[in-house]
Amino acid sequence: MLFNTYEPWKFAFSQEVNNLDEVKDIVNNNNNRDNNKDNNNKDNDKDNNNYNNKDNNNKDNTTNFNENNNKSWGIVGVPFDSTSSYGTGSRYGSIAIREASFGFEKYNYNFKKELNSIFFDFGDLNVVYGNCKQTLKNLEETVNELNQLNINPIILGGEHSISLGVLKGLSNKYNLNNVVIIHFDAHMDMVDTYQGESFSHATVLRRIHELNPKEIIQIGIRSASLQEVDFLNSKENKENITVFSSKETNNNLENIKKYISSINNPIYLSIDLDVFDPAYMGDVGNPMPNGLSPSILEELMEIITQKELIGFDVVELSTKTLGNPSAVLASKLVYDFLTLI
Ligand SMILES: [Mn+2]
Repeated sequence: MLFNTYEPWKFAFSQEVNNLDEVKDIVNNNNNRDNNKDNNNKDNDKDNNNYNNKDNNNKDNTTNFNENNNKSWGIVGVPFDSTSSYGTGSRYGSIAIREASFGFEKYNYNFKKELNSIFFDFGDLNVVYGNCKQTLKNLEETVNELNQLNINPIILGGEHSISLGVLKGLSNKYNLNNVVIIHFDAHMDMVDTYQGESFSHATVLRRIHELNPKEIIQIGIRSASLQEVDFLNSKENKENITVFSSKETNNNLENIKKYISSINNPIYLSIDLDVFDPAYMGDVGNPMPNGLSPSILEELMEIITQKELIGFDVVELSTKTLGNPSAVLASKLVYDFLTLI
């Protein structure tokens, strides 16, 4: 090996690029390659490389919701933890996740597949500590830039409040009314205000609900306030918020697999790492006993990644220790996702 490839400030296996022009070239080639594959049976015209050409899209494919269907992914870290109410320190999550990625093989044994997807690591966002609103705004602008590059975001937290900035950015490109949010978490995060704050890790799903997604599916829930339970049980919300408790997930995984398999809409995936049992994932902002095991997430990830995905976030890892087991598990979620998409 001629070069030392351990570069812990970016996720292992990410593309080597020096500037945005190189990014654009790789993205265009990647989209063309996949489009040519899709069109092989009906159009062998090799000169036609315009991936935006509407005539080239397969109109029979009803799950192909977007004609600029992105095939490339971009990692952005958001080292923000200012609204954390119990355990702080998720500002170090993104770097710990990246460092842990250097422990994985390119061949993902569990899925019998190599990690060959095209993705970039754009580093960490400039966050404004103590100012959640401004940080969300900065993040929305960054996601807008990714939209323009036809790159879907993979966001490494930071605390959970940041998911709102990602979805606001994505709402500038996609119609969120069609998008299903799959939300793994021990907590509902559905209160209207928390400690007087509207923008917080504890209110984030309530703010996302206000963006009117098609449905929010919460998996692994085992903690909520009475206010949240009442909100979810109200007539209008019963239709577009579906909750699978941690107990239901552990006892009847097949039921959830079936439910997710039937989704035909684009999906945004948000994983609050406290969905795992603290035995597997102790270093999170709000650990909660009796959670999910890594093998359950592995099984569900395999189904979710077969769907049309527009974005993904992994939030709430809180550790300063490199190689910490929680960081490795968090990193493995990203690694599995990148292998499977
Ligand atoms: Mn949580």
